[in-house]
Amino acid sequence: MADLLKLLLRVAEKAANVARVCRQEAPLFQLLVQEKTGVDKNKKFVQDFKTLADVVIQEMIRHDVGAQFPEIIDHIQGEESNKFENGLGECVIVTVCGTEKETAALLATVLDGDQMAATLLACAIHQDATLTLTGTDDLHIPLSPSDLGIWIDPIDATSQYIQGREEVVEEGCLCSSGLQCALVLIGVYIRATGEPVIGVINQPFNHKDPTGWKGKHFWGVSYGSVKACSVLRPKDRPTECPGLSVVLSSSEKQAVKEALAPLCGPDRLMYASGAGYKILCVILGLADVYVLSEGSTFKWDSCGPHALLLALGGGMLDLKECLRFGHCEGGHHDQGELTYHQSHSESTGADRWANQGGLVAYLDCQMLHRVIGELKGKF
Ligand code: 2IP
Ligand code: CA
Repeated sequence: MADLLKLLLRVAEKAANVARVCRQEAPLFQLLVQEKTGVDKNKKFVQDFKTLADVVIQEMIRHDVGAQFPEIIDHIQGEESNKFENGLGECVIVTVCGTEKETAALLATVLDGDQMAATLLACAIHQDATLTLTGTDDLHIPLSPSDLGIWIDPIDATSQYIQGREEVVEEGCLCSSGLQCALVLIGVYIRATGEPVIGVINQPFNHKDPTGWKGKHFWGVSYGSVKACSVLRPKDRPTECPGLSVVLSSSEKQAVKEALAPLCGPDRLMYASGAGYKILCVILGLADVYVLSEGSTFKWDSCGPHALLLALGGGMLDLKECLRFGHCEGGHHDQGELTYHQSHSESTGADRWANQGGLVAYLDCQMLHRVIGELKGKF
């Protein structure tokens, strides 16, 4: 399955290119940032261009993975639906076609005849990504494609992507908002157990050089004794170290913020946008733990990054379950690990795939323990 990992890394890079092109090319950028309010809202399209960019990326990933691994195609799910209605009230299914020309023609029907935008977008979709891969060649992952399912979040933290603020970050610090928080997330899980096994994260806007924005990718594999990750595990901190850092959503409950403040101190209780970005902060050691008390994330937000946490010896748990039953034995926490194969049948729409009990992401079990200890009974 090392071939699947390599393919996902290439296709995530293509997705990042599409995300960058939509911001760089004036005709696409105009569509992206168009403020649609009142009667003008979605006058042209039932969904807006932001959604089309997401759908296009998701369909491109589905197309490329399906071409090489047909056994997985019916088990690739994502945040978006690919059904669109254009200004004439016609329903158009957005897919990636065999040729760039055909894709451009299809996109033009959704973009109400905007040939320029359709051509630019189709060109980015059909362009192969150049990517130097390291550490993936010697990997042997004894899984068959027919065992696997895939979750895609084409662009996580979409609002940050649209607003497009360019934050300057100091080395070793997290970015609380801005383009850096926007991520392409792809996660592979085992259909039978829901366990995440391969994760790919692409950060299309990692840093800027004189030629423009440059991206960065991260990957991880966790299957039995096979553990591999493009990121090194942050050095374990001495246990007597009193401070611990936690990253939260700025919209987190006051009670959670107050419960964690004494443990972290004012500088180490941090806020950042994007569910995927906050998990990436834990993976990179920029924060020890990410806590989310609400069921506001979905399987596509967490599956990919979760595989990287597991590859590094950490994990991601259902917060509610962890607060109720949590224990940590032998340095590993095995209760309430999030899974990816079962929907909530009582819910409808996206909510069927919500991480309903909130979540807690960690690399070091002792840090997790201290955070859970502080949160118990507080909200
Ligand atoms: C969102 C996005 C939000 C996040 C939310 C995700 O995904 O990442 O930023 O909220 O949980 O579902 P917050 O930033 O408060 O953590 P999307 O942008 O794909 O809708
Ligand atoms: Ca998301």
